[in-house]
Amino acid sequence: MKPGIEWRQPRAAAENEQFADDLHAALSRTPKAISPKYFYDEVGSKLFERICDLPEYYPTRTELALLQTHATDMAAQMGERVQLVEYGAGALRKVRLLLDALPRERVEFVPVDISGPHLLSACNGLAGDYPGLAIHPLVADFTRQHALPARPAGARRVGFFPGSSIGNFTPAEADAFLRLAAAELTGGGLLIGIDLVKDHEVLHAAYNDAQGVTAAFNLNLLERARNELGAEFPAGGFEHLAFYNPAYCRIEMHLRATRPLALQLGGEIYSFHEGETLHTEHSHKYTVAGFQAMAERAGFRPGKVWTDANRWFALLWLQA
Ligand code: AVJ
Repeated sequence: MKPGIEWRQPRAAAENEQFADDLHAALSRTPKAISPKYFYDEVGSKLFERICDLPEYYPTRTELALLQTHATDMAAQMGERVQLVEYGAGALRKVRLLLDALPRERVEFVPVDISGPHLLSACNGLAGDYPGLAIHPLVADFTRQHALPARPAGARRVGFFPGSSIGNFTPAEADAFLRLAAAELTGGGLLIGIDLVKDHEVLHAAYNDAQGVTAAFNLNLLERARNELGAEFPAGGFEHLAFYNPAYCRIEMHLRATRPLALQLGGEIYSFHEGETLHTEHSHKYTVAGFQAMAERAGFRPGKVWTDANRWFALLWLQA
């Protein structure tokens, strides 16, 4: 760890227990469903980075291009002195473009991520490339309450939530997150990336890539269960399934049983009939107006919008 990085490790190894409890609950309900946050162990985080570089997966490169082009304009919305809180920080690739447009000595950066080792190595990389930047990583699940460091005197607290990560939330969860964010960002604002409703084939291809990286990412959830929790299930028993569900404007990802099978977890046996799925993710797609209306209900005032020529992806400024 580099000096200057304050490392906050909350309630230690409760993570594994949480995964076990949540997986038991997931397998007990009908239909079976688990939070996508369990994709992101070290292997999963690396697979996700590979997804971001896939030719079919347009969101990352589209959003990066928007940040590249408009970072100065985005930074101008934020103010002179900011505590920049990134929710679900990941590889810290995108925030660099924002940081380049902000006065370094007047920024405190607080990346929040559930994957501790991944966050630490990303922070060390960032600290090397941005000497003098104050970085306070926080290992936490940002869908729960955040224990953010105090706001430096005179600074506005600004949230950064790129990648359309909010798409993972159901509308009710998104609403709850936005209300929480509006409260903790009061006086500042939120810069948020959202994936827009578009041609279904473009969406389908983005979650069914030819190289099978998305499939590996999805299946990694069960590999984690095998490695970390000793879960047992037949090899080849599950396959990747991803499709657009127009009724909910969302991509759904599932792990589908290829035949009738049993999954054993900590003394319990959960049976799947052939074709039965464990629902692992939704990825909601929004319209700009629809998202702004939801943000407004949660306490934000919608501001500037930056979008690409195809209108595939948008970054929104929301005043808190
Ligand atoms: C990180 C939630 C934005 O929904 O597109 C990518 C995750 N899942 N491919 C998305 C993901 C499958 C991604 N988010």
